[in-house]
Amino acid sequence: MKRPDQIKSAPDQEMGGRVPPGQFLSKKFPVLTYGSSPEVDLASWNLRVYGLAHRPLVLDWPQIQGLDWTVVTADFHCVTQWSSLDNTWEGVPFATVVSLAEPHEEAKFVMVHCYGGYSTNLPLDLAMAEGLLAHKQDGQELGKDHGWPLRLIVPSRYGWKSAKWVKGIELIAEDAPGFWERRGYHMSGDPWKEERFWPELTR
Ligand SMILES: Nc1nc2c(c(=O)[nH]1)N[C@H]1C(S)=C(S)[C@@H](COP(=O)(O)O)O[C@H]1N2
Ligand SMILES: [Mo]
Repeated sequence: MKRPDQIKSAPDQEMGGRVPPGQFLSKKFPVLTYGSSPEVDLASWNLRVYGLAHRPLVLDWPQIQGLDWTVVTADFHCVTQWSSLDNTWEGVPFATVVSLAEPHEEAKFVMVHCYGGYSTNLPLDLAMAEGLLAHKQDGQELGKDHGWPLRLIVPSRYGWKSAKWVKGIELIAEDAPGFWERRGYHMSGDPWKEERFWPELTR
């Protein structure tokens, strides 16, 4: 017999186990930004893929529009404990853009750089498998505070890995910490393992 304090939280049961441990369901999609939203102008906007690449490249907005777009439905989990289910994102797969740059064999991680100075790190294979560079959420263009014109979505990691206002993808050999990862957040950030903070802070 389970004691009451061992029974899983109600939202988790209702949602068929889609809310990771320590998270709460949110109907809203709050803005979560460190600092203020950068001003981005589509005419001068570009996305650069560089580092360990055979064909480093710079794409402007018309070139992004010319690639094959796709729609992804995914749940979103912020480390501040809100989870938002069934968001629909539309944009260009991360793999489409990064493949064009022909990553070197030694490229195993990426550092994603943003307008405004934010950054975050990811394993290259994970970003290639599930990353989406999204321009729309639930059929609408992203709001300015949600990363317009292009943000990354990485459904299997906490929200801080879903970098807004992406401007650069740097292919690197060794893992390195981004903005929050240097300030105490976990290098991997898997919500199902509750990889919130540096292991040495939670021991
Ligand atoms: N450039 C940038 N991207 C960012 C952040 C940020 O501060 N700057 N915050 C991250 C965090 S902590 C979360 S939870 C999500 C929130 O996305 P939203 O503001 O669209 O809800 O964006 C992530 N991407
Ligand atoms: Mo977050």
